[in-house]
Amino acid sequence: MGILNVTPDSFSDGGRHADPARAIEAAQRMVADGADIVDVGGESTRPGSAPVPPSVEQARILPVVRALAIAGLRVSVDTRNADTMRAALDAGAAIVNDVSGLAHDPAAAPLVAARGCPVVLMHMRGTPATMSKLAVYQDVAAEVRSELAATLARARAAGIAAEAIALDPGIGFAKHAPHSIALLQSLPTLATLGCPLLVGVSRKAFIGALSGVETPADRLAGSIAAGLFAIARGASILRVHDITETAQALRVWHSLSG
Ligand code: HH2
Repeated sequence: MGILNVTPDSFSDGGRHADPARAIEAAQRMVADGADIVDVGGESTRPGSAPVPPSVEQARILPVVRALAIAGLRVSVDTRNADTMRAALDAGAAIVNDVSGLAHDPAAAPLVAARGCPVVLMHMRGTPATMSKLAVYQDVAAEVRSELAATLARARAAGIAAEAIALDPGIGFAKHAPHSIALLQSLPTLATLGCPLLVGVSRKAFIGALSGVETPADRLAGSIAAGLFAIARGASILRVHDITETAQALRVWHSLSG
């Protein structure tokens, strides 16, 4: 899954895809380089970020989603807002990716159920503005597993098919670096929930903590190492900024592991 943030302020690629024509070009390059899905987002959810009104989010992403869908790309929409999900699905998006696990907007779960589309349910606590304070765990793997199990049960109760759901531990969302690291080591525990796992490690802060590299865009090697580690521990989908390098690493890793 390639990351296409159509935002002025995302933590590592903010501002790069603000012009729809450049965003479309970047997405087409991602697919040519090996991405199966392009994840289009119009709201940064980095720690401390303020919410973006859905109308602004939609003005940013819809021209891009529409153009990518017309070009035949498989698009996911990275949003917490049901109105934005609806508009993006109408514009040709195929997948909903919700960092709040469909908890932010009460209209989101019924919408996803009615549309029958695949959905990514990510774990977080609170909101991007409050989540850092909520990163308090006794046993992060057990607590995230049980909170994701509750998210999954709510989605199923809303009528979303089990086969439509992928789960995500939410690396960096209400997690300090040691929590993100422990969760990656515990992916097999999360896999026991029975859904495919999506993991987003690309350029994130725990890689900076482990490597000492301050600038997110310079964390490519660490991102690939963490991504391959996640795949080895049971992840099925990696959400990444650097497609060419990740695709090459995955091809080699899969060939070697048979
Ligand atoms: N991470 C980010 C955004 N969306 N979705 C899922 N499912 N999993 C993730 O780990 C995830 C996500 C944050 O990264 P990014 O989009 O690069 O930055 P920003 O939130 O600043 O736009």
